[in-house]
Amino acid sequence: PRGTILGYPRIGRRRELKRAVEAHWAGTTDAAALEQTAADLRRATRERLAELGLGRDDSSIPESFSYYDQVLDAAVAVGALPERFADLREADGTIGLGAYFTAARGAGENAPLEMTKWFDTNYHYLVPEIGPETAFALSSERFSSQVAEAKSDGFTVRPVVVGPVTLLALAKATDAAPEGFYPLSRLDDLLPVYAELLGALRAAGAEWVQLDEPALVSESLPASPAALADAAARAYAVLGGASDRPSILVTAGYAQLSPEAWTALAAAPVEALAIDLTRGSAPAAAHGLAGKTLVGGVIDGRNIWRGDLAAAWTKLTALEALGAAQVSAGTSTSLQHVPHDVEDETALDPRLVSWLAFADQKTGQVVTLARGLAEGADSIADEVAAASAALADRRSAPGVRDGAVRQRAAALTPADFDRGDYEARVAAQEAALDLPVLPTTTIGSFPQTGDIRRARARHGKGEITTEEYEQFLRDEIARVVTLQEDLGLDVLVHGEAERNDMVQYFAENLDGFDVTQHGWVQSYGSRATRPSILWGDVSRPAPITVAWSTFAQSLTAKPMKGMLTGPVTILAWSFVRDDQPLADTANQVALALRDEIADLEAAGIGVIQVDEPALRELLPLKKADQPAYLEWSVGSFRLSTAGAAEATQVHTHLCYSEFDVVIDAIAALDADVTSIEAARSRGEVIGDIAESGFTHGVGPGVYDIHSPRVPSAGEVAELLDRAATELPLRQVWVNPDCGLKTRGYDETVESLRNIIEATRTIRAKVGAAV
Ligand code: THG
Ligand code: ZN
Repeated sequence: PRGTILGYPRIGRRRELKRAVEAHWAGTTDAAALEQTAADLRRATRERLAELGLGRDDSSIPESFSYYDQVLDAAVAVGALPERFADLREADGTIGLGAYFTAARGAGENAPLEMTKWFDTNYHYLVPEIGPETAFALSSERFSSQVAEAKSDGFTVRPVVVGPVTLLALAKATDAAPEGFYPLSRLDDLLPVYAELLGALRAAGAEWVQLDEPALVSESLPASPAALADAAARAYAVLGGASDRPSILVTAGYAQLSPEAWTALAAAPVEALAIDLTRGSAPAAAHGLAGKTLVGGVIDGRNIWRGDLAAAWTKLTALEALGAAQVSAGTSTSLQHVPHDVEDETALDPRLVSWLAFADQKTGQVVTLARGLAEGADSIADEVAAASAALADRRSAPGVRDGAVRQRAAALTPADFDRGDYEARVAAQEAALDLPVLPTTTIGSFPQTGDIRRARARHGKGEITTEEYEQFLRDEIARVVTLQEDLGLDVLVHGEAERNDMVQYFAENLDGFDVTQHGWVQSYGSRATRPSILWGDVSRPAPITVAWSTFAQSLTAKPMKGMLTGPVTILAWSFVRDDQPLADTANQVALALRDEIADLEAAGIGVIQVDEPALRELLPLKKADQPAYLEWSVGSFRLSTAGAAEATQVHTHLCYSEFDVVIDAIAALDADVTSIEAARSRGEVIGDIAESGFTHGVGPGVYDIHSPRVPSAGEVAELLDRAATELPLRQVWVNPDCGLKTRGYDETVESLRNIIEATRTIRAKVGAAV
């Protein structure tokens, strides 16, 4: 085939998989019912992809279903689960659905596998744990049985499996492993099991298999690009040499393949390679390509813009010079990062829709390019022209460029990015806020109860009036304020009951954005978000949060935090226009936020938090790209906050504990107070902060909100004691490590009570007023 997609969304057009999986977890449906729903979904996907033009029997349809995560699927297939899940295996040693979900979600004392971001995307995978003791063995037949299931429906599909190098490169050492153990050192032991898996796939009827090796593009993993390339050379020499295997397609999306890895893969005895030509360019000619198919990833798997077919065609034809046996068209990555079908978005302006391509439209674009490759450029001239016309229309459409927004951005000077002297701010804020030693606060959101979600849904459907809905929200805010006063917190929040999602809420209230009805994208497991579409110049038609924050402030004498989402995070969790530098878009968002901050201040709000949880996630995979990224990302945050008065205390919050590379950037944000995740890394980050010479306020999280466990006052006091010992007392804040949105009220109240008790203990210990 001359075209393929590297993977397709698996959650279902109406999130059918989420519903089925969560019903099964809740115990309302049995495993057989879940398996049936999943099989129906896979069947619908194959039929849909065939309808869109991929071949039923030529292996161009990928089989990329997953119940939870593709990394977990591969780990389970090769038996790489840590010891603590051993009891959950079947009598014959295989890993069934129960053990699979337990590894993903934990059970009792058995903590789940850790979750972390998949390259520079908003998707989270489960981190395999591999040690010297891990006994690799084929432990699940899921991949083969899906191939057989497809076969029985008349489809020859191409199973998609995370490759052995990436599986190990993304793994962490088990607790049992000695210091310095390196999972990639187990490659030689793992390869025979992959070879066996290939044999099983072949036996089930697979003619091709896709092995995903995105680790080969990253410069941000423990293994160096050279070590990864060397591992790939060894891995594919073995797998290519296996008898009775399907043809192998190795993919390496998300960025430019390293030159070493390209050389290794080109020489490897595999049949096809897929490279990302949207975030990388065509590599140099290499030895060994003569017998291979080269799949040019020209249709972006990660954004929702209708692809420029003329540009894609040029890139594909340029690949022909590399000397491969055949060039095919493909997506740059799996389409798991985009929603199913833009045709479902009946509420969007048709003009906007004409600029967009979700998974189904992208598949259509690949099919078009494949036809061009097979039948000649003339055969697709109409489609290429239509794509070019849509692009041209987008360039000139109203709202894409707003003169006033552009003039304002062009007039910015360095002073607009600078809040001035920190010590002067500290003095002004001390006078204005009068906070105790070790001030306590929360990150912003309180639990989103079923009641809140139901009220929002009913308002959306017109079942309750806006007035009734707003009264409901005011009651909710009043409840949350009273609760915080009763608990004894120092800086209060309004709880964000009015927000569905911290990014979507702002997108709904800013010009230049649209939101979708059904544009769900998997975030992790059964959870998804609907990334907003940032298509035009951004401006703020009216204040967004001011009414809620001032209402909340009117209920208390304590400071109420205004709550905003920062420009980097708004960009990271949206589909962002690709027709100008991200830096320019970020500054437009920053200016809108800057105006919001001015309005909050004018309304009497003296503490304002601008969240940037995605600052780390968007860090480019390539080292060479990182300084420019940090420059604009930090700059946009500073632009959003630098208009604040000296007496206004600016807070920020960052998620995830890998601060190593961004710690200087965090300091450069120049927020007065920064709250960070630290509960899970048991406060190790406190030491890092102390060492880095960070001088501003910092709240290392003392309560891991990602777990239902309630921390005792004793353990919180221990963390606080450590913070108060290693850092100057005046720097330390006390807070949970993230928002409380996903927690229940019982655990939240109990945990906050323990946090307050621990704070009083440490205050007494350091001789401060309790
Ligand atoms: N918003 C957005 N992106 C994010 C987060 C966010 N990415 C990173 C992190 N937070 C991901 N975490 C979650 C946590 C919960 C859910 C999704 C992502 C979640 N989603 C609901 C679901 O799938 O049922 C749907 C939520 C809704 O109705 O809007 O629970 O906070 N943009
Ligand atoms: Zn967080």
